[in-house]
Amino acid sequence: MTTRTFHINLITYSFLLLTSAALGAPSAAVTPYTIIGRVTDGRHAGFDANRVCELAVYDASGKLLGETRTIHRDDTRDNYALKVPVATQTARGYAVQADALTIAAKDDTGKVWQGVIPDALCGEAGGLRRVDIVLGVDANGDNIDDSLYNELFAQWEASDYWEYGASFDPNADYDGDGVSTIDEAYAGTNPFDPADTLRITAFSLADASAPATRGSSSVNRGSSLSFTAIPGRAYTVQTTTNLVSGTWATTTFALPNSDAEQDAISVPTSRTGAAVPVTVYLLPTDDTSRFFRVRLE
Ligand SMILES: [Ca+2]
Ligand SMILES: [Ca+2]
Repeated sequence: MTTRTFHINLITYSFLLLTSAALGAPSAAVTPYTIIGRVTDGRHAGFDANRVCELAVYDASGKLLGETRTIHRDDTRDNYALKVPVATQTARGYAVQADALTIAAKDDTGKVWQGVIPDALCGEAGGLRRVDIVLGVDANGDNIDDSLYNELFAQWEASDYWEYGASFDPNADYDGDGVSTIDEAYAGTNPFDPADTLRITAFSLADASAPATRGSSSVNRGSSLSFTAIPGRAYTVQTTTNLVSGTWATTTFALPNSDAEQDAISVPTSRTGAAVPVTVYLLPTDDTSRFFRVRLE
């Protein structure tokens, strides 16, 4: 009896050793590399937990390093994260720094996306990289999802902007509101209605309704700006002090009834209605002039 037990233990021990060797866990494994970003459909509408999207990351030889089907809540800018195991030496199932990693994504309707991260910091231990993914079917290679192109073409043919003998140009601004047809499609506004476009609808220099963190008193509150958001889209606010020579930088803001700093807002696709009014509160500034713009992500 005692002998048999000893044999079983030996066999179990051998099996564990074999399993460890088969997995190839290298002693040189270090902190994983993380890829985050926003996965959207061909219209830049964000996926949420209700829409299937499979994401995977591969090394340069095509071996799988990580995958996920988890799409996070869609009220923030980024809705996916891929963890990539990293080692300091080449090992199966692990990336090493400067690997050219490939990300592939697909939904349950056949729309796909694939891209390579080729730079030297790819696979850096503990590194973080943002990669945005726009799924689609693009048979003619014009970087526009084919079903979206066909829909816009049909809308143009039925609109007042159709002209006999003219060809359809998705980069044209037919309704003259300053935004191209394709960018309006991404923003969820009507490319053939000049009254419908993404724009700042209100701005206040010292908004008394701003949360307390936006200023020390009700007469020194930070500024606020309002715009009309579309469900499923994510927006950031950018600022500069000089329209000519300045560079635009993303700025944080707070939402009504919250002191939390955030750098993006996404209206959940579950929100009903085509448009949702949004007001964001900005930090007070001592600059004599400052400009703001809302950016569709
Ligand atoms: Ca337009
Ligand atoms: Ca428009």
